[in-house]
Amino acid sequence: MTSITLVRGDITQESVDAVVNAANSSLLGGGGVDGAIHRRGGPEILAECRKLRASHYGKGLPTGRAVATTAGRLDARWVIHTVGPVWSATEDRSGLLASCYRESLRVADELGATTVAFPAISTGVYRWPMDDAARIAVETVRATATGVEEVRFVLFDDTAYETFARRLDRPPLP
Ligand code: AR6
Repeated sequence: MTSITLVRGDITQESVDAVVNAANSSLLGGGGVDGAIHRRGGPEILAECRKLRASHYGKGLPTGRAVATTAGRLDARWVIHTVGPVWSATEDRSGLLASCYRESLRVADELGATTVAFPAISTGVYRWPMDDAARIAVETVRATATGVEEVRFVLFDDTAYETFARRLDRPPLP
């Protein structure tokens, strides 16, 4: 059984086996949670990302896929980088967003990670509406068979937290 927990805060402060990064396909960093993970995790993460680009992912990591590196100085063993879809009002890309959660959990299983922290993928720079993103995140995690014991959604602000809490039937922030 996978338990789902909710935290309001900065994902780079969490102690878990694996921290999921909402990356872009270059794997070479960016803003938002990606920038925060590289800043706090240090240069080792970027060094491994560069190696991935020079080997398996010459064209970059496709949207909806996931790949792991060291977590550098984070209090975690791995960072699992996944690439969310950019929100589109005209095209339904929800299958790709679901794939980010599923593939990240698959990589976590390969690594033997039992606690995994996720940000709300695609809800920042990529503009996915929070309520729909929370629905997809929760439904996908619930529907995925995995050895991960705890999936922790780490939400950066009160609104994101409350949105996930509603989807999970959990109490709002005090
Ligand atoms: N901890 C937890 N959540 C965070 C943190 C943090 N430290 N910082 C931001 N968030 P975003 P995306 C929340 O933009 O939409 C990057 O440049 C944020 O409030 O990080 O998937 C990449 O390189 C939002 O709810 O990721 C890509 O180019 C959520 O994390 C692009 O952004 C995701 O916001 C990916 O865009």
